[in-house]
Amino acid sequence: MGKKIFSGVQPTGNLHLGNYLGAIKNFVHLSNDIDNNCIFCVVDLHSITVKQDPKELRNNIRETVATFVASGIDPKKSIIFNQSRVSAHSEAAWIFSCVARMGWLNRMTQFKEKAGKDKEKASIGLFSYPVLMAADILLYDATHVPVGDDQKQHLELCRDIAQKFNNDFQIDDFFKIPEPLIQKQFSRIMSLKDGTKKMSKSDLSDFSRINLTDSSDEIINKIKKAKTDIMPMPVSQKELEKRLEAKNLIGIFSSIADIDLEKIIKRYSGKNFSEFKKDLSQVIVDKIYPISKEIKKLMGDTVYLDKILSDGCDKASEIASKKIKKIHEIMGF
Ligand code: AQP
Repeated sequence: MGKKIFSGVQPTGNLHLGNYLGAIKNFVHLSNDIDNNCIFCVVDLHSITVKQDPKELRNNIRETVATFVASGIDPKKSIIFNQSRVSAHSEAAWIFSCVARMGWLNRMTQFKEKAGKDKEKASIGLFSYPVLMAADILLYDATHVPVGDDQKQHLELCRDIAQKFNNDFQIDDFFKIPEPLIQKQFSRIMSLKDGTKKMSKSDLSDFSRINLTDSSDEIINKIKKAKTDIMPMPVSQKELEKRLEAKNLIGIFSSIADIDLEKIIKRYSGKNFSEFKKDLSQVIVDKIYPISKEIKKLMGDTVYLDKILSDGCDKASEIASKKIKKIHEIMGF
């Protein structure tokens, strides 16, 4: 039986190789299976948990749609829409914030990382972010959620909310309990500058990530400057455990070129990083450059991008409004 897929990407600009390899590549793969029903959401309500410039946000929403399409998602086969246009997301998020417990949210590591030392100044939305994410998923009865490894904890919270709602109102199976779809290997791509930090849109250094809109020269330059250690290329997988930057670069190679890790280690074993980096740049350029070119082309056709969003919004609204109506009935509204 086919899967009901739901996943989202924040329109916060600088979509990068981590977003692509951790999430979007998998979206494309799943959407190519005709048995699956796929919904891909531009989660603009999530993005305002930190300050956004309205003009940039509008542009970033379109750029996220362009990235989906340029990467290979067909808007005729999958629903693509932006979250703020389907009001059921905000409604369900409020209801779920009365289901979720403070203790559950207090355990979320992403809030701790993003709020940093200044927790008092973080928005309430940043704290309750996973509750809105649960609304996104549960409104569509999604069975599977393709995400990067960093979202695993949020998905567990979504499952807890679904379970508690079903138990509280004694309706087995009203909310489906969604399964995460996380790639087995290299589900967390790390910064090019620091193998202990994930590659991230908000990193101040542009050299920490490969943006999906980078030119070939920018990609080559960033890989050339990517941090490594002074030793030659590793000779075994075991060695990678202590060499985080080498592990990340080899992982990127393996994931983007779909080549087994062991084969790559064997090919470059004991050689200089420079030779490996040259080949790595090439495989990234081969994959990313066509996407980047297509994003730029699509960004010139805002009418087309807006049409994708309004068609997607109609389809998503139809599904979500039926579910929220049932939620209201169950709760006694
Ligand atoms: N480094 C990563 N490796 C693998 N997967 C990643 N994802 C993000 N970073 C990596 C996955 O991409 C999807 C969309 O992410 P998002 O836009 O919703 O937000 P994010 O996780 O907050 O992305 P960033 O880049 O880390 O943004 P900032 O800098 O704002 O925190 C998700 O499935 C995510 O797992």
